[in-house]
Amino acid sequence: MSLKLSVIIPTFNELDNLDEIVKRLELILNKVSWEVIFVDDDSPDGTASKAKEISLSDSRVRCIKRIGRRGLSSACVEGILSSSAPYVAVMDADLQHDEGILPLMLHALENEKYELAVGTRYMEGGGVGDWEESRKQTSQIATIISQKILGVSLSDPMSGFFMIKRESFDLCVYRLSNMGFKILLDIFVSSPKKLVFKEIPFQFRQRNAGESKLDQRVIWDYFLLLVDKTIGQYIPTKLVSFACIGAMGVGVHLMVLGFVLKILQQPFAWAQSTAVILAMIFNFNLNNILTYRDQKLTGFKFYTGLLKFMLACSVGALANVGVASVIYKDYGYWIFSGMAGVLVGVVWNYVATSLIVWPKKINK
Ligand SMILES: Nc1nc2c(ncn2[C@@H]2O[C@H](COP(=O)(O)OP(=O)(O)OP(=O)(O)O)[C@@H](O)[C@H]2O)c(=O)[nH]1
Ligand SMILES: [Mg+2]
Repeated sequence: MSLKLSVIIPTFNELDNLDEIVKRLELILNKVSWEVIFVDDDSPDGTASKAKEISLSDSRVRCIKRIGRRGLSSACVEGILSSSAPYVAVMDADLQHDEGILPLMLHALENEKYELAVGTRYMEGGGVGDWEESRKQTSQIATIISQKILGVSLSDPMSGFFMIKRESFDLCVYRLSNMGFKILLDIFVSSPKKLVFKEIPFQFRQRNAGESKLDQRVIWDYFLLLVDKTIGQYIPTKLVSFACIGAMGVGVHLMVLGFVLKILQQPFAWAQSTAVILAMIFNFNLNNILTYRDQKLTGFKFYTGLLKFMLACSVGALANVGVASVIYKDYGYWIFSGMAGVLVGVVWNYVATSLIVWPKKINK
């Protein structure tokens, strides 16, 4: 029987879920030829070793271990690219996705001429279980934004549970943003032709073992995915992230300035210097966590990075003032001059810090 289905499972610290998920796949996929590919980002709990151990006695189980990398979407893409089955499914390791609908998904793609089958939580028969109200709302808002801004017609574009025909995936792979958590949305929007899809409801279950990796950064990643899918062809997404954090830094600067000046009653130069330093630390931190999440500096490198960041941004500030002054002298429009200075400063800071603070490493 030739291989029909590859199930791609991204993992990070999912050691205690592997045996159970393989067992469940075996039970539910007993009529087809299948394989499962765990794509693990070098989990500290040894998930990859466990997956490889299972694969020694079960050749349907494979594992890709990625070193120095993080990211759910990119893990899924690499898993899909490593397989050759005509149908590929993506699902989580923690048993929240009901494997019971995999045969229905396969049937839809094989026999009903659909190209994509999506497990949806927002249809009659589906549900999100006992999520907290805040998570429900965040998910709903993200869904509405995707539907309105990106024109996505899926009822649950945030779902991470789907099956797609390989030929359909191959058509969109070069256009994928490969960022963050939302791989289905990325695939759907990147497809050069509208994918013919079927939605199949399922109940999102409680996580089995292990801890959630869902945190506030996922929201920022989602925002960047939206940016990439709308204006990404004109402006680098990381620059947008850097500039937005810079704008927040201005807020921090003004708050500190006001506090030191008015509440602590310190001289202006002292207040302004404190504000500059704290705003830079704030900006460095947020960029390290959000913009350069994949190259995050920790330990000693965090402090040397901060120092380099401050030096680079000081040069940026000089460039900002220099350019603004020249334009103001020549043309006299203060808003225009100020904005031009800010633009030059932001671009300089972005380029300089991306080269000296968070350089792309070839070998990690
Ligand atoms: N390879 C890889 N897998 C990841 C990464 N982050 C999350 N995952 C996996 O992606 C799947 C979804 O992550 P979860 O933490 O379960 O996210 P969630 O289901 O939205 O959130 P919970 O409901 O809290 O579980 C799980 O199988 C994770 O192990 C990552 O950076 N790299
Ligand atoms: Mg989960």
